[in-house]
Amino acid sequence: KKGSVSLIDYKLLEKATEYFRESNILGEGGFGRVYRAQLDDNLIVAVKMIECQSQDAEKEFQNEVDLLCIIQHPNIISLLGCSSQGDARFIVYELMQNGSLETQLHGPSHGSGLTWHMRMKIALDTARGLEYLHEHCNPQVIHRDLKTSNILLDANFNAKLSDFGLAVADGTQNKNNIKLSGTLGYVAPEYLLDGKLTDKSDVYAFGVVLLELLLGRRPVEKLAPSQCQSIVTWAMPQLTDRSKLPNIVDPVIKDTMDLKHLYQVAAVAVLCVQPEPSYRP
Ligand code: ACK
Repeated sequence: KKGSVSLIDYKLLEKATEYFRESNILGEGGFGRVYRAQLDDNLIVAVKMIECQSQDAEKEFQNEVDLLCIIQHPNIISLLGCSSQGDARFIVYELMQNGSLETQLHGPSHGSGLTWHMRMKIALDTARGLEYLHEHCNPQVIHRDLKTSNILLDANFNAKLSDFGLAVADGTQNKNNIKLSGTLGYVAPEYLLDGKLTDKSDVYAFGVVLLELLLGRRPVEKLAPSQCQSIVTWAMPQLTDRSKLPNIVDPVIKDTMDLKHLYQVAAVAVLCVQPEPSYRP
């Protein structure tokens, strides 16, 4: 029901996923794993399990549930319920049989069977989902982490936006009250460099998704943690023009040097030393 969420008994979830067996894993993300679960005879769902060992993880869980409760659209993933057990949090979604667009484009069965017609339809579905968030939600919702791994495909290859952990429901927020978030390669330059976050930040990411659909390759290759570290080590001494550095860099480095932020620092660094990245749309 709009505005509310079903609390699903953990015992039922545990049974439905057969104790979270490896064979039931649909995929993994930065937050944890997504499992397939049979809730009853007719209902197979996807369950995201988040280990809430940090306040950030708990916040992302809360944020996603709060937002998905009130947003409903054919091109946005449906929230079916949530649950918790100790430090673990569970979000139950409709099952998207064809996984993410990222896996379709870059997965093991590389060069997938996505025809041009399907790619155009996926682009249109994504645009419709975004238009709903930007134009029809009140307050406006900015996704903040649009990328091919967050675009999921159902049995008929209808595309739906997922992963609202970083989304914000008030477009007037800026770098002073929210942390820089997103994914290298998809983050809009004005957000990365000046912390200016608007619905256009999602539109930039959408542009990158369009390029990816068109070219069939990633805009920026994924970096291993060691690569991030070496980019940062290499790039930081070259950042001599402090005026070009966004204010957000210093506190991020000082306060929270975990992998996620290291990644962001690397992104800032790369953009600062390469003013014309070859994939900027
Ligand atoms: O590409 P995938 O198989 O599809 O790998 C990712 C992984 O979990 C991390 O996001 C998959 N996934 C996420 N949500 C769902 C869902 N609702 N239905 C099916 N698969 C999902 C996604």
